[in-house]
Amino acid sequence: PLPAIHPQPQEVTLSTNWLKAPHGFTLSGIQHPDEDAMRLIKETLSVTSHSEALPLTIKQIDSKDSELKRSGAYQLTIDPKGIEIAVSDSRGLFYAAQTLQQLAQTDGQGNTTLPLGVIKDYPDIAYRGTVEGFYGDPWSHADRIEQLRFYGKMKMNTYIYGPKDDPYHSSPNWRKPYPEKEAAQIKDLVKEAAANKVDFVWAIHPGLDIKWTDEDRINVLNKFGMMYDLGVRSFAVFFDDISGEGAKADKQADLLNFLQKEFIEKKEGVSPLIMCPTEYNRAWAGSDYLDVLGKTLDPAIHVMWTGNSVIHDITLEGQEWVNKRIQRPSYVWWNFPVSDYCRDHLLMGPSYGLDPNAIHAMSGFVANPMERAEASKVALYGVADYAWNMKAYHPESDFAEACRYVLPEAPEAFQTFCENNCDPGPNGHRYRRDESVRNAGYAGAFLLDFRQHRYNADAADQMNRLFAEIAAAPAAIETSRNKALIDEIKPWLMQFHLLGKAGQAAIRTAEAGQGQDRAATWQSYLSLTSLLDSMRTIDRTYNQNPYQKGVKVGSRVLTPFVQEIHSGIGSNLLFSDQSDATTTRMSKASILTDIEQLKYQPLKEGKDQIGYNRLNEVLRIEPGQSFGLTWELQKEATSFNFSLPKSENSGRVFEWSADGKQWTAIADIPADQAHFKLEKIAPEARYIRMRNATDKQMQIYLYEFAITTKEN
Ligand code: LTM
Repeated sequence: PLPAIHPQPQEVTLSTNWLKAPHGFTLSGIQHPDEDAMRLIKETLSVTSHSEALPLTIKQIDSKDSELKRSGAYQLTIDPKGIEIAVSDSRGLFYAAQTLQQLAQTDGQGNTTLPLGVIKDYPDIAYRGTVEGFYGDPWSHADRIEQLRFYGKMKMNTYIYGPKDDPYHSSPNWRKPYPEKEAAQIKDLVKEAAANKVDFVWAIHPGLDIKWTDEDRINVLNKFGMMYDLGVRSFAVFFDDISGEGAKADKQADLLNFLQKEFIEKKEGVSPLIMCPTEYNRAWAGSDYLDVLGKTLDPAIHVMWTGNSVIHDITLEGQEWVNKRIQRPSYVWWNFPVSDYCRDHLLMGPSYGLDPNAIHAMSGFVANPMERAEASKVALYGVADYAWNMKAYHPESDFAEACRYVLPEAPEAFQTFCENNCDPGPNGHRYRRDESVRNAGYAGAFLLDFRQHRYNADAADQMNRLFAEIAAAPAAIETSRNKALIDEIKPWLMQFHLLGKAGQAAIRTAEAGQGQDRAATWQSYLSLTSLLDSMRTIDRTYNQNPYQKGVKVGSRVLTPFVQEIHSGIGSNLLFSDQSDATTTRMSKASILTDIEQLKYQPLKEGKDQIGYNRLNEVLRIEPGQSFGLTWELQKEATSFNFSLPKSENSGRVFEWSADGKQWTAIADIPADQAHFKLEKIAPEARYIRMRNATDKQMQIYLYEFAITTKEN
């Protein structure tokens, strides 16, 4: 089969005939071709002076096509008489060499063969790559070196260095030189970037404490000079996430125009300046800020843009909107797969949500990745493919290939892991990603029946198979030689394994719950409970950052699936079989109800509080039905409060119990109160509930129903 090439070339005609060159190739054409490209070519082909060797000709592209004049463009012709590579520049030769490497196959005799054909190739977007622009631990030196190599392979040519938590990039030290060790590392990165035909762009973030004085403009200029001396030739100024004085458009434009004149245009070999505005997305663009930039900023300066909000898909319409205001095509800063706002999640899903028609509406496209560099490669693979050839980009198939590329030792297991770790969970940006797409339908179908006390055997089969794959995936993934990746995702692998086990236990429990054997149901219910407890332990032990602590997996579909079965069966068991409830304690607090409408409500749990989540709809309680809470044996309730506004209060009874069998009315609660806090509860109480003691349906609002506990 013909090999797949990534990023996908613009025009490919390959035949199924192959070129063999048993005596290798003799180099001819331009003098002193790029050394890095030649190193790659020599890794792929044998370059010799043998008299029967075929020619390998490297020449300058001679074409009227403007696309073929772009940096990185090349035309590769492989015919029975030899190979010809026509290039626009040394980056083009380097990319042709990358393509050759992907094309080369080894035949039965161990010879390298290449498919005959022509590849004409160039990038859609001039600047493609990443912006290390997240909050949190900056990438390590080793991470960055590896990223630059990866970018070279994926034909990405831009790495913008701007980690928020580097004090020499931002406040307080942006005016100061880097300490010796960090300076040496930057020098190193610049070299590695050059070897991979990547522009190392160093960004400064001075806006938190900049003064609009001559002194500070010289401070920025001097810092650029220091970075120039370390080898940096590409620069950016970030004004994101600031307010007050630093956020003024006219002052920012003054400084940038000054840098343009005094630095970018004067220094040898420097690329165009890039700036990130303060109003960097449409949701925040409420003033004339962008228009001021558009009018006053030197047209050579690139302006970054994250889309319609901080974290958003990139649309042609959104691009056109901003481009009009800033009077130039914006330079996209895509906030994906960055996870600094959802640090308990990994964003391992496909890079979708990118408009294939936006080629002319952007000058650059860089993605802000996760703090976890290796794990970010899955999404970045898609970013590289999109920015090189938008029309050919298909997120789903690309994603499968990304999984294979990142973890060739166990691509299917890795894809299972990735496709169930996509969504950031509820977050302030209200940015959500599809997750578990292949199985969400079965999960939904199963739950729909489960809620009606039916067991959907077909959906159960599918889910069981999936959970078995999930349980097995981490061991397969850990065979990878990429130890850095495994280290980054280890807690999530542990959690994923448990999710697989818990999912299988959930299906068993649901199946047992269908039958008459209560002991069997209890048994699988308790083993599910203990798996969920283990998951909670992982969540409370690993990745304890102060922002979003813990380790969440499958949080959009699969974890809620398991939790719903657990709490549904738990309620049934505890309700209809009180004798079991006394002997077998749940190891966790839970809601306790026989009201269908409430059974699947997640428990709201705080440090020392448990309660119901507020219900927006009217709650209907049939005669004799009740809702309540139960909590751990080792905990004592210190107070109980409820808010049941506009409720029909007559006929309700509040009761407590130590064992779930004997219930005692709580006399101290006034019959007519909608809101109430009870400060004293019998120390032996482990259950509390409200019951409809009338013979009519009762309708109430459930805003709050909670207890505070303390450890015994
Ligand atoms: O997005 C921009 C321009 N700035 C910051 C980033 O540093 C941060 O990583 C992302 C995602 O949280 N949001 C920002 O506001």
